[in-house]
Amino acid sequence: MNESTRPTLHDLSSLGWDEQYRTAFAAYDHAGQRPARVTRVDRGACDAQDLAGPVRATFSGALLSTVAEDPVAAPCVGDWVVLRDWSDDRTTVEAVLGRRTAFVRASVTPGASHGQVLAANVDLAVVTEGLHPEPDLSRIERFLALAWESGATPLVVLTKADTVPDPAQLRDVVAAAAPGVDVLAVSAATGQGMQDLAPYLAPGRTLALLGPSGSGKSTLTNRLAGAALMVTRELRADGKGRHTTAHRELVILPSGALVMDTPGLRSVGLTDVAESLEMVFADVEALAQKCRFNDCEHRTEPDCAVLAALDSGELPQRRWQSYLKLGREARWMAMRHDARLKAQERARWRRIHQAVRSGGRIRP
Ligand SMILES: Nc1nc2c(ncn2[C@@H]2O[C@H](COP(=O)(O)OP(=O)(O)OP(=O)(O)O)[C@@H](O)[C@H]2O)c(=O)[nH]1
Ligand SMILES: [Mg+2]
Ligand SMILES: [Zn+2]
Repeated sequence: MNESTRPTLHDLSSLGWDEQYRTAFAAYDHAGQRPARVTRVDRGACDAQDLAGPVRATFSGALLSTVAEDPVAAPCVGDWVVLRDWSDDRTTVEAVLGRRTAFVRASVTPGASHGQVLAANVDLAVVTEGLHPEPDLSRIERFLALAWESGATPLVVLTKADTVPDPAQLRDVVAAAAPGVDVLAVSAATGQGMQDLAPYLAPGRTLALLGPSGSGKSTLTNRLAGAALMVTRELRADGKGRHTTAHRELVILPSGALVMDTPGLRSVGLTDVAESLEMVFADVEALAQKCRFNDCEHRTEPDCAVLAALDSGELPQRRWQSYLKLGREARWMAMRHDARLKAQERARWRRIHQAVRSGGRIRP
């Protein structure tokens, strides 16, 4: 970020710091240690920001061994970390303060027992989807599940409003698939609708942009920042091809809000989303409550409110199918997770038995 666009930071609350983090930091509050917020992560090192400005820090040995046991413990963008300065000018990350919210992508690596933390301490999870080509409602539902699951408040921002004649009408269609979530239509190209975002950009507030590649996340980030900080795709806007943004980065906006641009997610694996699906499909859940039988499977039962709503068109067939599909997927992920836990537990007991037999020490 160049000097002219970098907002002045008055205290750590400009970076989202508050009482909860202060309390978490108390345990690390020794001379030579200070809190900072991670703005970018590379292998074994990160960029962080505190009042003095940006700082580059490597991970301490202790942190690296924690991470070897539990990859989820690795610092990620948005984390509050404890930094320590050394006499040889190095700065290390000693610890990661407890996360308030986290985006966890289910691991796609077979056998891996952990998800990947994509972003931490996000207040507002902004699901971006272009208005052209036509917004994909099922994809929005899938991203909303990830958003709810993170603990952040979801918001849907439909981008490229300048490319369609009636963005408001499309916004209403999308809003029907996003109960309880605000839906905005904006154009980062013309500025149309951008003022509607202002209420979400309070100082110290952290937003993360989540959406498929080509949905305009970096273009929106640049528009909000008032500067070309992130590289955007120059040529085709068809959402195909390589991802333009390759890393996650936290950017401080002139409004004082912080926005995290992320690479487009090609696939959103769902982890522990049973509860977030209840939020994404609040309307379907409410209908199911009205069925005559508590254990109604919504197939052939009499007085089934879901079947009635499908018949009348109140519940679109597409949304119902999406509900079933994401539900199946979430159950499958939960089962896979359970199986993994059981295997780990068996391995642990095997170690304990072997240790006892050989009279050695038990390493839990
Ligand atoms: N017409 C129009 N085009 C836009 C708008 N916002 C983004 N685009 C175009 O959409 C394409 C993709 O934009 P990016 O900002 O690079 O998309 P991204 O979501 O950051 O993509 P990844 O970094 O690959 O995840 C570019 O060609 C932009 O010029 C808009 O408001 N209007
Ligand atoms: Mg991008
Ligand atoms: Zn039913």
